[in-house]
Amino acid sequence: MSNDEFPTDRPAVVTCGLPYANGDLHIGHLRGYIGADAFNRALKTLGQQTAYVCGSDMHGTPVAVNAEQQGVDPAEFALDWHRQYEETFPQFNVEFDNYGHTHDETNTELTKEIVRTLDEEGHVYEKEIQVAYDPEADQYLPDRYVEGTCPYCGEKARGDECDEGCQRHLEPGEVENPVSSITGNPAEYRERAHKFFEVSAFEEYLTEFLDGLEGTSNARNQPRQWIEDGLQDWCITRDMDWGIDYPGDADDETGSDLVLYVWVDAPIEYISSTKQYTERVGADEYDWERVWTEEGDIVHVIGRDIIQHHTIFWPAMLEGAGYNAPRAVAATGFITINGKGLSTSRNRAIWANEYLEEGFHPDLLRYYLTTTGGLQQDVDFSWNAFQEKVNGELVGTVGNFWYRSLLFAYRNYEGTPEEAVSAEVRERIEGAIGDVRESVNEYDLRGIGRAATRLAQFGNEYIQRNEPWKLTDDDPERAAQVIRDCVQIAKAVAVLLEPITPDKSQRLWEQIGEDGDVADVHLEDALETPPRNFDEPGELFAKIEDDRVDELNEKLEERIAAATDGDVDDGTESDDTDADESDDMTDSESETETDDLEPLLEDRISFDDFQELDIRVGRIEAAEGIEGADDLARLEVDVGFETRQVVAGIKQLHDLSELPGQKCVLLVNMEPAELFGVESNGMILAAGDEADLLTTHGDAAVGEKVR
Ligand code: B3M
Ligand code: ZN
Repeated sequence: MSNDEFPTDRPAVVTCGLPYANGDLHIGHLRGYIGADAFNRALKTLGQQTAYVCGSDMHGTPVAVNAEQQGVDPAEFALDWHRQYEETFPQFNVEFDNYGHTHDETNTELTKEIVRTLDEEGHVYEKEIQVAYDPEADQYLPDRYVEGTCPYCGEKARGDECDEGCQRHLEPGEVENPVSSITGNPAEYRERAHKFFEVSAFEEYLTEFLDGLEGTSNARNQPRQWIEDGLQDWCITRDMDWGIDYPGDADDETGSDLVLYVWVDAPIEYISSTKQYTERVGADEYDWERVWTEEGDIVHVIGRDIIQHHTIFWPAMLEGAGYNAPRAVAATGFITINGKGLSTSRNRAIWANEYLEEGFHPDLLRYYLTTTGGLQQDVDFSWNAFQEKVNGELVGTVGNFWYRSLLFAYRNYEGTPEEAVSAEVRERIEGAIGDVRESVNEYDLRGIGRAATRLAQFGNEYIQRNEPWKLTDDDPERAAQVIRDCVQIAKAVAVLLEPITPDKSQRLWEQIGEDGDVADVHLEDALETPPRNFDEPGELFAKIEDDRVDELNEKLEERIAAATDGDVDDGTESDDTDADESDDMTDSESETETDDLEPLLEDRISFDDFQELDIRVGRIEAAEGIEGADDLARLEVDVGFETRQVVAGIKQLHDLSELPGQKCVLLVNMEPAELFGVESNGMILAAGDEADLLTTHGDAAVGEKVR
């Protein structure tokens, strides 16, 4: 696939990982759906033909187990949730062009067709395997019906995924020390014939595919390691009733009582949902076949725990069945709440309905999530940080500029003065448009937000610097020019921010007297002259007061305390950072395996000793690998007073190109050392085997001392 820039002359499709239809939506879900929605809207502003599709994931043990616990039929259970999701997404201005579900006819038929094709093409074979079985419950134990230890990293794992550790997909029989999650009994193994998809045969194809893959660095880099470790074939059937039947012949010994593994039919819903969209609007308007089988730009937004499914299994399936490969996979990071892992069972979450019931406008959360986390970065949510962002950026910068400039324009000119836009302002807007264009092509939502808020910031400075209120009498022409420019900037900010704050942008659009939907205009329209007249504007953003935040914090704390039976939520337990664990079967979060941790030191040091450590907040300016050293990277770190060269053993553990710009914490009075001929003048602080880099989460300035 040639990766020419967006907008391309091919149709694009943007998808987001399907929510399991098994529980309430929370902020961990929303950041993905909002992010993908914003990206899709941004593509449209570039003039790209695109569709945003998704659907509910109805099958598999995540649904079956929860339905069983409630004693209801999985089909009804999943449909109930599906309907709720259909209602909830639009309330966050997440506008799918089609939202289907995996159990509908389109997907059932297409899944069978694709599996048949894979079979006919010789990519599927049958093999006898050992399958976990619970004799007391008298049933097989696929996937989440069994729990044990991950054979790769030793963390607690489910039957098909190492959800608390290395995030790998696990094949049936791989999980160690398997225990039935129905009865708690150790599982037995029984021999069964199952169907396998020959993923290993796609090694060369996948390596090449990854070379051309766009998206976030985690999704492009992690799979290489899995390929290097050797690809295993993939068991695509399960001993269950709930799911899509394996499309074998009736007399096929295995085909008759096996269903497809949920991860086969789930991504196929991306295609089915696109197909349903075409069925609704007609192929002239949007042609699903062209996108999926001829030429199209397929962009998947997913959680980072399902990278393997989207960069290994799925592209192999698409290739094997004759479909197009994804152009990009963007994998979102984790969500924490007040610095601790989101936990649905501890009720440490911000629920979609709760947010709406509190009366906050959806665009505020959209702005917070996209400009904090983009499509890749981890996001910490706290009501305080939310307040700070809303009050600082939306109220203080954007809203303030919009309101003051439009009010001035209305009062003095009843709308847009007739002057032409100045060259300075035109150039500034063109620059911002260029930044958005570039950000979209880099899958960088934060860049889009930044371009828009910086333009508003410029508008504020422009108005301040030119003081039009002093000019109206002395130099009316100049005053009119300044205000004319400001109305143009206000319009441009609305256009640029539309992907992130669609509703607020629409309201600004209407306030300046524009017709139609701002969602339908292209970036360049930001430079078109606004209507001559408009009415008195209103303020579009309101400040969130401190006592409101106190109240919200209290509510959250009380809820967490209630969910943990009054345990104090002091963070001493391990916090899972699962971005999407509403599908959690047992509600048992991992406790830290203290056996794996270094014991706490007995010897105490004095406060004076501690004072001798000069630990500072730094900002990484550059990072590159050191030639000849497997693990070492050379970093340049701004420590406030100067830039330090530091050598750190993180080459394999981080994508070095992602580090510049990131804050870190480092010991600056470490003795200098020379490693591989490079002098190191400080020590970056990191924790754990993966060198999780320490940082600060508030507004501590670079150079600030850590005490
Ligand atoms: N239903 C949810 C998850 O594992 C799962 C996604 C399917 S995407 C094709 O995040
Ligand atoms: Zn693992």
